[in-house]
Amino acid sequence: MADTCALLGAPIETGASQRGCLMGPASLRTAGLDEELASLGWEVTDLGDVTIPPQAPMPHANPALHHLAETSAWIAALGARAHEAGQVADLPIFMGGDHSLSAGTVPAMARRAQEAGKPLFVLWLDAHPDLHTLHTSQSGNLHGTPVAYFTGQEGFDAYPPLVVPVDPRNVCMMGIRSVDAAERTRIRDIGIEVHDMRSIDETGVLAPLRAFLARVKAAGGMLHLSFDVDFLEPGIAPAVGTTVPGGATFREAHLIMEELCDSDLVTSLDLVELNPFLDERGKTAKLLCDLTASLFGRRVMDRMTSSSF
Ligand code: 4U7
Ligand code: MN
Ligand code: MN
Ligand code: MN
Repeated sequence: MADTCALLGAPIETGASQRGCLMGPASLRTAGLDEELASLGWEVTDLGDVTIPPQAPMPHANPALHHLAETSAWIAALGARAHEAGQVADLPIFMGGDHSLSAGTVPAMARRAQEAGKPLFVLWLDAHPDLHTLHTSQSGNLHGTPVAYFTGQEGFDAYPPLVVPVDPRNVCMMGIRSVDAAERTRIRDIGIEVHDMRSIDETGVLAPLRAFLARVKAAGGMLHLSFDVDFLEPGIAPAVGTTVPGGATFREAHLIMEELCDSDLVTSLDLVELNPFLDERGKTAKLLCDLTASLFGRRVMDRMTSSSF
C-alpha cells in the first residue's frame, strides 16, 4: 500500500513584512505538487486551505508588533487543522504562508508525537533562527517568533496556550546567516544545535545532517522539517521577502532532501515563505516542488553498490 500524504494550505501572510505569501499554496498547487507526489507512488489528499474570520485588534506592550490578533488566530486554527492532518496522513505537508504558521504546525506535530509515545525533533532550514519572543522582536514581524514559541519560551501570552513544547535540544538549524542579538543569546541559553553557513562551508551539509539523523533515530523520534525558502541562495529562489545572500546551493538543498528521504525519518513538512508576487516565471515554486519530490523519493538512478560496477 502506498504511503499517504496530505496537503494543507496555510495562506497566512500577517507574520511577514511584505504581502504575497497568501498566494503560496496556490502557487505550489499550480506547480503541480500533488501530481508530482502521486507519480512517486504516494496517495495524496488535498485538504484545502485553512481560513480565519476577521479579528479585532489586540494591543500589546511591544508597539512594534504587526497583526498580532490575526496571527494568533491563524496559529490556533492551524494547530487544530494540522493535528487532524497528522491523524489522516503519514506525512502531512503544510503549504505556507509565512513562517509564523510553524507556531501552529510544530506544536500540533509535538502533540501527535506525544500521542504516539515518541519525542518530536525539528530540522529548521532557514537563513534565520526565528527565535524572537513577542517582547524582543524589533521588526514586529511575527514570522520571526515560531521557534521561541514552540520551544516553550516565556513571553507568548498573546499566542494560544502551548500544550506540548518541543525540547530545544531536539531542534537542529542549518543555513543560518542572519541572527539578531537577542536570538544569539537565546540560542546559547537553550542549547539549540545551529549550523550556520560558515560551518556548512567548512563541513558540507552531510556530516552535520547525518549526525542529527542518528540522534533522531536513536531516540525513536518523529521528525518535522521546516523549510523556509530563504534557506536557499536568492539567485535560485527569488520568491521570498527576506532574501539573505550566501544561502544553500541547488545541490546542497537536494542532497539534504535525498538524505532525509533515505533516512525515512521525516513525518511532517512545512514549506514556508514562498511569495509568488516576487517569483520569476514560477521558478521558486517549481524548485520547491522538485525539492519536495527529492524528499518523497524521486531519484535519478537506483543507488549502485560497488558490486554493480
Ligand atoms: B523568517 C528578523 F530582523 N530577525 O525579526 C526579524 F532580521 O521566517 C528576520 O525566517 C525574521 O523569514 C525572518 O524580523 C523571519 C530580522
Ligand atoms: Mn523562517
Ligand atoms: Mn528566514
Ligand atoms: Mn521571511
